[in-house]
Amino acid sequence: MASVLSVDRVTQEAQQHERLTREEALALFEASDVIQLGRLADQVKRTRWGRRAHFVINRQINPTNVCVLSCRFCDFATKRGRANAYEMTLEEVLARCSPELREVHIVGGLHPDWEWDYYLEMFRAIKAACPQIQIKAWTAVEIDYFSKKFRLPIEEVLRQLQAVGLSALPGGGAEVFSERVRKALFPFKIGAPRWLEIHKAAHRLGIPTNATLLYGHMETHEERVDHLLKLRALQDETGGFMSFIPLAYQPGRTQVVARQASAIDDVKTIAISRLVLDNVPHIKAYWVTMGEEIASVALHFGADDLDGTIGEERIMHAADAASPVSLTRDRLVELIRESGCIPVERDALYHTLHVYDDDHAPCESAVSQ
Ligand code: V47
Repeated sequence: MASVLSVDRVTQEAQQHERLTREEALALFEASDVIQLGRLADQVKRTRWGRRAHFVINRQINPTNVCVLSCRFCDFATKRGRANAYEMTLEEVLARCSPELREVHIVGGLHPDWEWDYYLEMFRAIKAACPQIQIKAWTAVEIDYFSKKFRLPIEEVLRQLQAVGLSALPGGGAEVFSERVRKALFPFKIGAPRWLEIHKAAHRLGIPTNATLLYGHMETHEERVDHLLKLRALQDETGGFMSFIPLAYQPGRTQVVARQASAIDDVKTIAISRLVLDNVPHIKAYWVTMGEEIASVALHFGADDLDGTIGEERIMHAADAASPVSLTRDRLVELIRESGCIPVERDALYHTLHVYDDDHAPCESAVSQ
């Protein structure tokens, strides 16, 4: 009963355009009325985006899985010399770029030996071969690593990457902004202050970024809410975040917990993200971690974006994600239409490229009828 009242109270506050407090956001995580929560998040999403749902023709490229770190939750990273270790040449990276792509999403391990020039040359070569591709690359963890390894200030790392074609930073490496969890799962990785400082620097240089939350492992609801509030505060200052992406932890072989977050937890996390992050335009339902079907349902719980075709996903699939490694444009259009939304093909910076507004299914939301 108390949880239903909480959703009711939040509904009233939202109608009066008041911002959710920490306590209210927390009450929503404890709430059992997921349909009412979804309806509220869906209303907020529709105010911004109507029935539109975005996707991009993109490709993920993970140039190496060799990494100096060994985070407890990560099945992707490995050490040089191990059977699964790989390092892509420039030609191998270029072979993954093709004319139909609008975005490449490049992240990888923190390689012990690659030179700074290799990273710059990679972007130059991609832009020369496929000028239409926008490069969304390197998490704040990688930017921090480059800064320390190549003795360059953060701004200089970003400026040099921007000069050779960087369009945006992806949202990875944020994990969950909790010192308790960091010490337990990724003690040698940067924490919240540095991650936020790097995104702030990118925003200052006019480089938009995304943000993620890794959930469904050992974090508490309080820690999830604090994570969202830190992002909301930085977004108030800079306005530089484009998209927020909750990433459900895939247990793989690391088995921090035995079972992946439930479908209910997935859609609640999407909905609460939409409600708390009232200043972040896009909430992404990442089909790779959620699965295609739950991601399309999440379009009724506040999400307005499904990411993209992906091409070849390695990080979550190293942890045995059950989703396919890629989707076609047709499949994304179909998933969005099935959910009653209008597919909108976008670029990496959320400029609209094509609206598939012909022949769409009836528009009413499953949870707002
Ligand atoms: O930072 C690693 C996460 C992230 C696991 O910006 C895992 O558009 C779940 O950030 N289970 C990298 N998650 C991926 C990422 C991302 C993905 C999609 C879109 C965008 C974007 C960014 O993957 C890492 C880490 O938090 N991760 N291992 C795992 N077993």
